[in-house]
Amino acid sequence: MAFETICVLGLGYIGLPTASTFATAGYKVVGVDTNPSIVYSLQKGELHISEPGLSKLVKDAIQSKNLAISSSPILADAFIIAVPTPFYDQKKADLTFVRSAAESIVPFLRRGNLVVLESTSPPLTTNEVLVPILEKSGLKAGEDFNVVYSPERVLPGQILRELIENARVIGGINADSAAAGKELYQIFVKGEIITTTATTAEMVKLMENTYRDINIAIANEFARLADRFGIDVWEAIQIANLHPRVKILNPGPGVGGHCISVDPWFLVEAATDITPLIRTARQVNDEQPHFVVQKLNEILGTLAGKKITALGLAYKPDVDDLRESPAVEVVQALLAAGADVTAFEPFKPGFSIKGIRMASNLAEAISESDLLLLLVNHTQLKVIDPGQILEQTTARIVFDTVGGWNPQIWQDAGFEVHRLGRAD
Ligand code: SAJ
Repeated sequence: MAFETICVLGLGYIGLPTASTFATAGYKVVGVDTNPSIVYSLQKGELHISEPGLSKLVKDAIQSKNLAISSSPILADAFIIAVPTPFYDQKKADLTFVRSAAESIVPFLRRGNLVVLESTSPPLTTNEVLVPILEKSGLKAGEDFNVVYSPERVLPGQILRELIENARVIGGINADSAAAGKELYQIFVKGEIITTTATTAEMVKLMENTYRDINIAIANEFARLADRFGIDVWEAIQIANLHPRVKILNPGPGVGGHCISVDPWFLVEAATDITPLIRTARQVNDEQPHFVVQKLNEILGTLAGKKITALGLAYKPDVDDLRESPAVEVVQALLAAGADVTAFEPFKPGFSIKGIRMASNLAEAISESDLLLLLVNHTQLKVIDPGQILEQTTARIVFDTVGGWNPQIWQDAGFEVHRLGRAD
C-alpha cells in the first residue's frame, strides 16, 4: 500500500509531533483539530503546547507546504486518531472525542484506507467502539479498509526523540491491517516495530503505565514506612537497588500527568472484580499529597497562618505541564488548612491558583517565609545554594519531598532539614 496523504485528527502532544514528523519526511499531511483557536494559531505557526524542539519541527513542516492545518478531515490514504481520552469523576474513560473523531472520518473513508487509533483506550475499544462507527460508511473493516491500534508511548520532554527511536507496537484487527500499519510507521520509526492484535496493543499500553504506577506506589509506601521506623528511605532504596534484580523508583508527593494517574483506572473500570492491586496503588498515589501535608503539620505544629513557599508546581521535573499535578494538590490542601502559601513555578511563572500568591522569581518567593517546600525536582531548584539564599529568606526550615537537596549541605548552611521518607 502506498501512502501519499495522511490525515491526523487531534493536534495535541501526540498528534502535532506525529503530523509534523510525517510532513518533514515528505508526505502530504492534513492536521485536524476541532478547536478553532488551535487551528487559527497553528495556521500562523504559533504553538499552543510546549515541548522541546516542537516549535521548529512544526515551522519546518508548515514551510515545506506538506503540513496543512484544518478544522475537518479530507480524503486521505491513512487517518490517525490522536485525540484525548480523559476520564470522568467516577474514574470512567470518556470516549467522546474518540467517537466524534471516528464519526468525522466516515464520509471520507474509501476502499484501501488505513485507520489508526493512537489514543489511550480501555481494552476492546478498537474492535467494539471504533470499528462499528467506521462501518457506518457501508465498508467492511478488515476487508475494505484496515484498522489498527498503535499507542503512543513517548515521554513528555523527550517526545520528538522517543517518537522516532522507541519500539512501536501495531495491533491490527487482522493480519492485513497490522501489515498496513507497520508500513505506515516505517516511514519514520527507527525503533523495532512489533505487530500484534488490536486488543493486545491496547493492553500493552495500559500495562506499561499501570506497572509504573504500582512501582511508584510501593516507593511511596516505603517512604511512609521509613518515616515510621526512623530510617532514611533514600539511603535504603539506594542500597536495595544494588541488588541485581531490584529497581525501586523514587517516592515523591504523588503521581501526576495525564497518563499514569489516569490509565490504570481504565483497567479497573473494565474489570473491577479482578483488579484490587491496581486500584489500591492508584489510591496510595492519590493519597500521597495529603501525606505530605500531614508531615508539614507535624513539622510546624500547625499550618494555620504559617508562611509556606512551595517550589515547583509542574507534575514532574523540567516540564511546564501542570495537569493532575500532585504539587498543585499539596498547595491547595495547605491553603485549605489555613496556610499562607507562596508558590514559584520556574516553567510557568504566570500561572495562577486561587488563593495562592505566585512569585515571579525565586528571591520573591522565599523572602518572607517560615518553610521552604521542594515539590518538584526541577534542575534549577535542585541547584539552589543554601549558603547563598540564607540571607534572602526568613525561612530556617526546609522540607524536601523529592530527594533533591543534600541534607548535610543545607544543615551546614543553618537550616533545619526534613525530607519525605526520612524521620528527623
Ligand atoms: N514519578 C515518581 N517517582 C518516579 C517516577 C515518576 O513519583 O520514580 C512521578 C512523576 O513525578 C510524575 C508521574 O510519576 O508525577 C509520572 O511521570 P513519569 O515520568 O513516570 O511518566 P509520564 O506520565 O510523564 O509519561 C508516562 C510514560 N510511561 C512510562 O514510563 C511507562 C511515557 O512513556 C508514556 O508515553 C506516557 O506516560 C503516556 O503518554 O502514556
